Amino acid sequence: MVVLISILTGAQGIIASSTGLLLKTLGLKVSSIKVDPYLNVDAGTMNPKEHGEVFVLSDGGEVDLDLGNYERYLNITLTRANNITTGKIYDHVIKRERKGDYLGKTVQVVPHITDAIQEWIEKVARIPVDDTNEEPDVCIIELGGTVGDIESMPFIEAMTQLRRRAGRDNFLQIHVSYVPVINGEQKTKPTQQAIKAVRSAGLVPDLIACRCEIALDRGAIEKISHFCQVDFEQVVMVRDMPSIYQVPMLLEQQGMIPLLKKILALDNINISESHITKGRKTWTQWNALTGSDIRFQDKVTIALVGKYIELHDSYLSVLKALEHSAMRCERKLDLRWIDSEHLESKTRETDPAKFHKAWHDVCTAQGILVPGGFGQRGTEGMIQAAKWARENKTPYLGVCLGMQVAVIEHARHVCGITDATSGEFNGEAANKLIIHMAEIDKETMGATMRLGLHPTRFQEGSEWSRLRALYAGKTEILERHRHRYEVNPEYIGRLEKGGLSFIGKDEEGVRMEVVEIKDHPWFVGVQFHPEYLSRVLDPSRPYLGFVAASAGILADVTRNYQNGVPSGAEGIANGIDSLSLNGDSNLF
Ligand SMILES: *[C@@H]1O[C@H](CO)[C@@H](O)[C@H](O)[C@H]1NC(C)=O
Ligand SMILES: *[C@@H]1O[C@H](CO)[C@@H](O)[C@H](O)[C@H]1NC(C)=O
Ligand SMILES: CC(=O)N[C@H]1CO[C@H](CO)[C@@H](O)[C@@H]1O
Repeated sequence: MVVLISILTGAQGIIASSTGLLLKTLGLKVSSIKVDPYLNVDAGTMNPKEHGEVFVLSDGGEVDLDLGNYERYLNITLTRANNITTGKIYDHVIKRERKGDYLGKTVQVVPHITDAIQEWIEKVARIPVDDTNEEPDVCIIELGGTVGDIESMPFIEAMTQLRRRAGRDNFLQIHVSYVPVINGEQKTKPTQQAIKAVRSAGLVPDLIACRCEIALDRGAIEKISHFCQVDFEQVVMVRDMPSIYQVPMLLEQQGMIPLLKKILALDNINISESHITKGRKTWTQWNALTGSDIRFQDKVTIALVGKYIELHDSYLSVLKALEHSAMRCERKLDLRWIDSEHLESKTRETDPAKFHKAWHDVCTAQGILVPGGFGQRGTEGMIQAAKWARENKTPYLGVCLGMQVAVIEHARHVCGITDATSGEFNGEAANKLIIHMAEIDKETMGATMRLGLHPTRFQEGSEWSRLRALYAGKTEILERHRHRYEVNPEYIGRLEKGGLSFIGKDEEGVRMEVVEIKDHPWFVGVQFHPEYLSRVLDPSRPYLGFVAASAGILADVTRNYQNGVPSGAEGIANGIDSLSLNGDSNLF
């Protein structure tokens, strides 16, 4: 039996993934499911400006961005089955009804939808998620939305039934609630009301996690415990931390591990010695890496030049990959969000202040990043940013669209193809350096997008590559993709003559995956999205190299990575190793 932990939360799943991490450090195999009470069947069609980024899994599933948190914290690989939406469940039940599976009976939300939810969860919780290929011991089910929403009701009902079915030691309910401070007073009323609502729906919380800006005082915890009818120890306080990566430590310090062990009778689970050792090692690494955050004196300033910058969640995985890398490099990440349109000459006319501010931010940054995106808007600004980075030897990382604009920039300003552009921006253009995938490979004609994990081979003669050095001697790497346009192979010869080397291609040598400039501290473009595979304890290499180069410590980091991933406690740059080793993790 997989132990189920259901977490009701309105906010991002930091508490849920932190809880998962604590269980993982005990040697348990932990999986997770995200349940979203909206009717969309597919996250891929949702607007990034409204919902934040679409997260892409190895199997090509386009899922809710919260699944990314679990992959990053728990170092696991989830599948598209791990995201459940109301739309998907209804779709499933309606299809069964059409097939006659219900023998003409009336099909209702209770029990048919609620049963389908439970079956789905029980099935998905058993899918192996790590390299042991074994069934997980624990599955965390994160329920989005708010209690009281009409949309969430079938899920709450399903959880209530699931709890009964799983039995006492096999189900834990955590309720995450926000405790605001109003006029200097911590208000517990909203929490009390929310708990009342879930209780009346039949879902009794075992733990109440209170999110708050400052530490809850004893009185507030007592009040919650009293009015919500739980023990004092069942109220966990999750105050804002200097870094979200310190939330696991905060939970551990409040005795969360013994509490989880007691409620879920975890001592009855047979954990192998090797998993226990691995779990302990993960905890040591985690603390060494994240505990020292506030002591980082040096900053690394990165300009993110994108088009959806109003909502930072649109680039959540990019931001996380930068954070992981900055922690590894023992630098404070100073990220500047720059709207690429502000870099364009038309903005100079309409809003000179914005134009000059944006250029000031780009020119004074230590590194320039152009992430993925779709459509033409703002791309001229990105091309200008890539040009600046190339000419001024500022470290550059171009991801997906960011690689494509670097290719166009090179064609225009180095190879003299002054009208170079992308088929995505202008289908009629004479010099389309970037073309629709289908123009190369007729077989993908039907598919609108190349998604998920695909191999990239480093090409012969690319041994000098700075990126390749970080992959520690590998000749083939696997990264996740999400694109429909790619570099036009007809121009490769001219571009390479101009100094832009295509050092990584797909297994057929048809698709261009990685470009790099040799005569530059770090100028790398990748067609894939390396951010999707970045892990807290194992940062994505293209991001790590980029941040390290921006911070001026690429050589040190590369030396450290020559034999694979150094563990968090093994330190990074020479000279600062001892700092993080001797630091105590109980700073907070
Ligand atoms: C993460 O998981 C992979 C296998 O999926 C494993 O090879 C790697 O060592 C793990 N990384 C860490 C830091 O535990
Ligand atoms: C625990 O697992 C090990 C190896 O998987 C096995 O040898 C042992 O008998 C198990 N112990 C219990 C109590 O199930
Ligand atoms: C909303 C969402 O991300 N849906 C995906 C979840 O998984 C199914 C398959 O089980 C995909 O088809 C959806 O794209």
